[in-house]
Amino acid sequence: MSPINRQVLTLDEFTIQSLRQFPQATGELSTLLRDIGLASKRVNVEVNKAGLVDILGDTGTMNVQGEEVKKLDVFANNQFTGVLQRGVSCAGIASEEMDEFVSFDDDVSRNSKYICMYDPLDGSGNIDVNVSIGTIFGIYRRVSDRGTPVTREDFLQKGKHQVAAGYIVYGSSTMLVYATRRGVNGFTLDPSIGEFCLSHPDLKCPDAGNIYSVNHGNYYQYEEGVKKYITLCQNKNKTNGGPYTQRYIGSMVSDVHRNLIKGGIFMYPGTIEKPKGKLRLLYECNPFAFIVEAAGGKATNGVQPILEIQPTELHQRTPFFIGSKTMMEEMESCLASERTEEKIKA
Ligand code: P6P
Repeated sequence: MSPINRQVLTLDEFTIQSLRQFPQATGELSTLLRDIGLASKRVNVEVNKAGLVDILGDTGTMNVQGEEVKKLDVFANNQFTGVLQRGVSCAGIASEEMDEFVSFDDDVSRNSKYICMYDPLDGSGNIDVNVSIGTIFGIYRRVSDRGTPVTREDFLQKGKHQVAAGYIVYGSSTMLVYATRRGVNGFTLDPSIGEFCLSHPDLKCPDAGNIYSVNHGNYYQYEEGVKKYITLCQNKNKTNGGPYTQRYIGSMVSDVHRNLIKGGIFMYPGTIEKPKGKLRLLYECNPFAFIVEAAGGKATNGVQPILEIQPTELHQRTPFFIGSKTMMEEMESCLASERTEEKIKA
């Protein structure tokens, strides 16, 4: 009988292995990622039994976004904030669920070199109907002096300054995907040992794809270039690189995760009612832009790369286009051509 050959690396083994490759590394980033893995396992337990315990539904409060706060939103936010506050690598956090950033004011945290921003549970409107949801996070080196409380400037950094970014998707399986400058790796939670195990090493975003993700309900509020690109997607066939298919779950973590693996484009454009769109720059768009670009894709606000935008507010929104390089370039040319047309007509 062949011996049991379990060579799959856990998240902890993977981060420690990366640490061994860079002896000058202090291990603080590895520890921070392990903390995030721990919090996500606790969130996963509650998400998986959401229908059985009194954790569904609303808290009866609204967040800074003016959205109903679900009980699981609060639980998830407390889990991530708690592990990072009790850890040794994070000096402070900003969260979709909290109006202001939080400085962890104890000696150890004050001397930590990283800050973290997250949406603790994105897509929470889908919780009650059992559609997959997710956590999104981005990690930066603080720009303020270690030993002092964090400042707003620590959080208003361009997305290109992220040291690492990732997401957890609580779906048919629970996956943690994170990117550093060295690449993107995916870990699937093995419930039998309660560990995230390396399942998608060195993830790459296919240059081409045939999936386009957008909310057609807003079609008539989009700018002409977006409408032009949607029509182009609908007219794809076997002779011009198609057929394309439209997939939109209404949970960005799931939509972007699928397109990252299979190839595709996700769009949340600005509309007449919401010119800046709906998605938040700091803790939704920047992390995904970092991840997808590290995997070879592209992410823009329709004018400039997401990672180059200089943030001015914690909860600012941005139009968002992200995905496979060739699809993004085709979309950008539609925007440009229509904007040129509009200028000529003006
Ligand atoms: P709409 C979920 O609320 C979310 O923030 C993203 O996860 C998702 O992509 C988007 O909103 C869906 O918004 O307006 O299409 O329902």
